[in-house]
Amino acid sequence: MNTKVEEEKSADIKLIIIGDAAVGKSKFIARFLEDEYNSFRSSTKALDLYQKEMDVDGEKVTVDIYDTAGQEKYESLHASYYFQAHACIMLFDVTRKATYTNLKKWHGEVKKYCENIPIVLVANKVDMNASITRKNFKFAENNNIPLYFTSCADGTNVVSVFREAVCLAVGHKRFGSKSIVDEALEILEDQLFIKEKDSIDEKGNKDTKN
Ligand SMILES: Nc1nc2c(ncn2[C@@H]2O[C@H](COP(=O)(O)OP(=O)(O)OP(=O)(O)O)[C@@H](O)[C@H]2O)c(=O)[nH]1
Ligand SMILES: [Mg+2]
Repeated sequence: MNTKVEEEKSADIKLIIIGDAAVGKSKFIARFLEDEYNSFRSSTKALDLYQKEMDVDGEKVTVDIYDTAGQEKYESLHASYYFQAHACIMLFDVTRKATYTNLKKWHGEVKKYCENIPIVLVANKVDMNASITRKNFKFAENNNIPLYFTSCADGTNVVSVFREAVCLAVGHKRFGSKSIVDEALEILEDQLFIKEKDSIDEKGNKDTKN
């Protein structure tokens, strides 16, 4: 199912799409949901909500996709967009440097409203400048955020970004801010603790050989 949501339905995952006005957020969603693109420009008014069912590791996951307006006049509404989000796709436009510089502001908002959610960074419109993919974008590296080069015009990497974001969102929902490594270490620690406790219980005192 991939519909523009007219009435509220419960979803497993809330995915938010953020970035400056005209970076291509709405076209990005349209390319993913309908595999279509037209260059007609229409600014999002406040918020559009879509829903899509996806397959993650053989399980059906219902994803709400929040398409937010990039225009500054809607900034005061952003707190509600971020509320209980599980992951975020953050776009900039490779043809406009200001949209890259402003990532700091968007990143600050994510940290403020939902500190630990996974983020996927998108350098969009690479069809207009293919050589940009050789450039090293420090923002991604410095903040440890995965970076994809995409084009809504020809579809490059759009599906990959959604897949990655939803997989990260599912992981985040399961394990919160903990990484899978943290989770595995905790299980290991618990098991070692149980083993140690067992050896005390069996002999009445602690087995020092272990
Ligand atoms: N060449 C090219 N143009 C793109 C691409 N993605 C979006 N555009 C164009 O960029 C303009 C803005 O796209 P939108 O998707 O409306 O941008 P937005 O981020 O949703 O903008 P707001 O709703 O105002 O926040 C449109 O004219 C699109 O056709 C792309 O990958 N390549
Ligand atoms: Mg839009």
